[in-house]
Amino acid sequence: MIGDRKILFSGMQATGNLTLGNYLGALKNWVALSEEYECYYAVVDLHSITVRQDPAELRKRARALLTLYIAAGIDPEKSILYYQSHVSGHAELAWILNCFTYMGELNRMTQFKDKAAKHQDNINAGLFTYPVLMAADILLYQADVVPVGVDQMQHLELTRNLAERFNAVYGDVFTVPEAYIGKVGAKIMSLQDPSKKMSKSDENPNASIYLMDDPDTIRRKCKRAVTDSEGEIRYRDEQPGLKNLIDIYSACTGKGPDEVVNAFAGRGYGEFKEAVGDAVVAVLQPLQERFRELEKDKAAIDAVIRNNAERANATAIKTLRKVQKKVGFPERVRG
Ligand code: ATP
Ligand code: LTN
Repeated sequence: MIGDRKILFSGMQATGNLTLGNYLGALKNWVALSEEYECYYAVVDLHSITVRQDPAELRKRARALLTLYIAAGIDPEKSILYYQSHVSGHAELAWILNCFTYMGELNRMTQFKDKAAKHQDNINAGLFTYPVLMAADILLYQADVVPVGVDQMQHLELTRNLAERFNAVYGDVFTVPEAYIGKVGAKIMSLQDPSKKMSKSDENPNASIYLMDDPDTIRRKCKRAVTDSEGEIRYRDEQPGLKNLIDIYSACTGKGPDEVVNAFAGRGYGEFKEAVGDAVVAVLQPLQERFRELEKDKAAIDAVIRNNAERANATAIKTLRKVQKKVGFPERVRG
């Protein structure tokens, strides 16, 4: 807690181009939550190198992601937006927590299994201990809540277990965080295969709407979205492609699914898809304009990066020093 505000931590990786799924399922909620909580939003670049990255590309994407946080409406004066690699406490706490994590716990992580299968030529130790670094991110700031997608729940459960395990030995050191799963836009599905989630690493560019897609591309992708042959606009699991489009339309316009179904009753899929395209463009176009404006002012972004890293570090160091003392590291002698 800071004053009467609870602390929130979340992070996103700067790998790949962000999709509408990332925006509706994460970023949009972050903006709303930043009104209520004391928020730390990191660009988790330490996590990114668990998979091989092109250095120049990673640097570029990381900056673009941080700029996008601001373009989406997060105020860098109120919330703390920073690069994970600029606060060394993340890596230092992760090491300590590694020594409290069992191999068996990490062996069970489904994301590790998936990523190991995908990158068989590089199953590195960082990929294996990825969830411990994530726990360090969260515990370093004594976060009360962590907005994550359902795919990250297993990592959050580990974080809670590690906090409780550590507290059981050393007293009340860490706040045990709660997950926050948003309802609206919780899971946006692929436009080409509605049984899969929309994902920035999808090989088919028509499966995802990217945040930087131009209006024509957005409309074309919506038009081509896979639906069904029933021909009637209804919101149900048997019509997963259409259901996903209704979810997207709902999340973009703020109208509930029932309201959308009523408004489009008796109309064709083509007409509805056009409306979905328009609704997405109406959300993304202003976001893109703000992004381009912000990007131009390099000095302002640099100042945000510098100031926010300092603010994050000031909190992180407090937790880190406490933990170092608890585990028995010698105190630093000053002067
Ligand atoms: P990758 O394809 O590289 O696994 P991703 O697009 O699945 O990436 P993540 O980096 O894993 O995205 O997630 C960033 C955030 O966006 C997380 O909070 C995640 O829950 C959310 N998110 C990702 N995809 C979707 C989606 N299709 N619908 C809703 N939220 C999503
Ligand atoms: N693993 C997360 C990103 C992430 C994160 C975090 C999310 C890293 N550290 C701490 C919440 C809190 C992902 O891939 N979406």
